[in-house]
Amino acid sequence: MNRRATKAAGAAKSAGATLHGVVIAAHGRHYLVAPDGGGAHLQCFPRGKKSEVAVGDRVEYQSTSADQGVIVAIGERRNLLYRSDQFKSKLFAANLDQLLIVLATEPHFSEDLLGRALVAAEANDLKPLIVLNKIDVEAALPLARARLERYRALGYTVLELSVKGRPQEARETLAEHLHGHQTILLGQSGMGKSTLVNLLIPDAEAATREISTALNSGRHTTTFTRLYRLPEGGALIDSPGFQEFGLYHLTEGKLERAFPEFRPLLAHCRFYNCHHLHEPGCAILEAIDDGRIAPERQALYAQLMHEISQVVR
Ligand SMILES: Nc1nc2c(ncn2[C@@H]2O[C@H](COP(=O)(O)OP(=O)(O)O)[C@@H](O)[C@H]2O)c(=O)[nH]1
Ligand SMILES: [Mg+2]
Ligand SMILES: [Zn+2]
Repeated sequence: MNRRATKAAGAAKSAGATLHGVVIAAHGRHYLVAPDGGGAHLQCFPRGKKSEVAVGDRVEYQSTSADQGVIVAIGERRNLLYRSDQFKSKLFAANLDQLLIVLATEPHFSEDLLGRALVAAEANDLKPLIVLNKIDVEAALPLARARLERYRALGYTVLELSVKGRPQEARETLAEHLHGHQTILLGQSGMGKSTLVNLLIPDAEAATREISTALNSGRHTTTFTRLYRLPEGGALIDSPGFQEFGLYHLTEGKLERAFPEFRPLLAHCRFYNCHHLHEPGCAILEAIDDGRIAPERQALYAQLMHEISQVVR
């Protein structure tokens, strides 16, 4: 712990001065803030009417009691993720570096969700990491590997793990990739996301209990976004139930650039404003014809183009 910061925090508390910390959990308009330099977490409210704070935000706050405070300012954000649907979007996490997509040999993972997660990561400048978990389930391994081959060929990192079967090995591999970064987790249920969190964060369950007590969320314990600090530095952000983000407010230009195999071809379409859907002389469609681009990837692109066109702005 940073002794000087702690001492300063103690002095400032009585003076009602501005303190600094990181938002580690959110539930409605309640936020839990971890003070810089350590010490007990504070339950904080934003000063304004509209809550615009996200987990991962660096904030300035003033303490109002030993365990409560008011957020008075939000630090500049590197990026900001939204959970969104056709009608509304809500910010939920900020200042991230990576997206860890947890898949498994079984149950069967959704390639549509994987494709969407990769697009969201690309569009938000997050580095995607794919975990193929449960490689101990040998009967299902060849098919899962084959389904991921396309993504390896696109340059994405795929880590093969058995979080439950070979925990020590899994921990080492994950630590190497997560150390010093802010990583958000994503996975369908059953893939082993909770097992992975518990492996990396030994006191994850206690932390969750503390957060849910502090935020008074009672039985809604699984629905809030939370940030766990990794023992070796960096953080993991878990947002249970969350499978999609940031796709609805993409522009067409961002969307086409979120497909890495499209990028080198974008300047070669006959029409400068080509939508890559059915235009003559489209370099993307030509690449599909001669097998350089998988038709499924262009189909996902076309589906997302359709979805963004439906957004009520
Ligand atoms: N065979 C096998 N099972 C695993 C592995 N990791 C997790 N599981 C099991 O998969 C099931 C779902 O795991 P859980 O962590 O709850 O998944 P979540 O829904 O993604 O949070 C549980 O029964 C785990 O014990 C693994 O590496 N191998
Ligand atoms: Mg779980
Ligand atoms: Zn085109």
